[in-house]
Amino acid sequence: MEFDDIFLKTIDSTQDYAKKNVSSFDKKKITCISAKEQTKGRGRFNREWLTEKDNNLSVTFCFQLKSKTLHLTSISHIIALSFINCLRAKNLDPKIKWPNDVMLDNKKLSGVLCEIQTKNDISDVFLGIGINVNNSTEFLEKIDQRATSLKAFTNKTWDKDELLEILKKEFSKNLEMFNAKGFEPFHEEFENLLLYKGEKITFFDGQKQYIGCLHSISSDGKLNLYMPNKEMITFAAGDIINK
Ligand code: BTX
Repeated sequence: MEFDDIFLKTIDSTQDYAKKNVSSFDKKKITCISAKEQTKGRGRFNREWLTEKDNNLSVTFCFQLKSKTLHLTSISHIIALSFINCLRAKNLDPKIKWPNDVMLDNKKLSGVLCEIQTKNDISDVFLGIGINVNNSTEFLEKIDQRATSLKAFTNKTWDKDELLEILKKEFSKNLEMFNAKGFEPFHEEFENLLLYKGEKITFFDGQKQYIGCLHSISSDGKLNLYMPNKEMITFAAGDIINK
């Protein structure tokens, strides 16, 4: 799929910009909105996503899929996997904290926010990814969980434009596969990248905490938690909170 690029200097949130302007986007393409500065970045569950002018990649990919696309909501895993493949090409070894945090050295490098608006048989997908690229340790220390940046981890300054270009290529290739076959072709790779597999975790589904063993990922991308009473519970959303 081809891209239309929108480069913004300053915006509250690329996600909100995409939602406000979606009617003007070319539906046959992926619109890629990126901002040098994001003043009100959003995470999942209305959490804050912190960024620094010029040092983060803040991007929303906006495109349409058929509403009945297989495993539609697992499209969020595809952008995380695409970013991971870009990093592996640079000899890094990131992991995934379910659902979509890309982690280096057990610290959060990147997060994904996926919002889907469905009208009849067509869904508008707003797929946001925030990546800490050239952030300093002073910035990272302001975040209320263990976080890192590519610069902090590798001790070198990264070219954000180059990174975005390789991410776009990787994502467009994977989106084609996802469109044809859903999450299944990515399942094994995703599961192999998972942090805490086979370990005891505390999981919060937005209402209740569960303590169990992170058993596996189902073929549609959900998390399977094996409980002490030998019951398997499957979650489509939530957070691992004790690590
Ligand atoms: P999340 O809910 O998984 O993560 C949010 C949590 O991550 C925060 O509560 C905080 O603990 C931590 N956090 C905040 N900022 C950072 C950061 N820079 N690095 C590491 N950890 C952080 C993740 O939500 C979804 C992030 C998507 C961000 C993109 S940027 C482009 C697009 N526009 C927009 O407003 N959001 C998306």
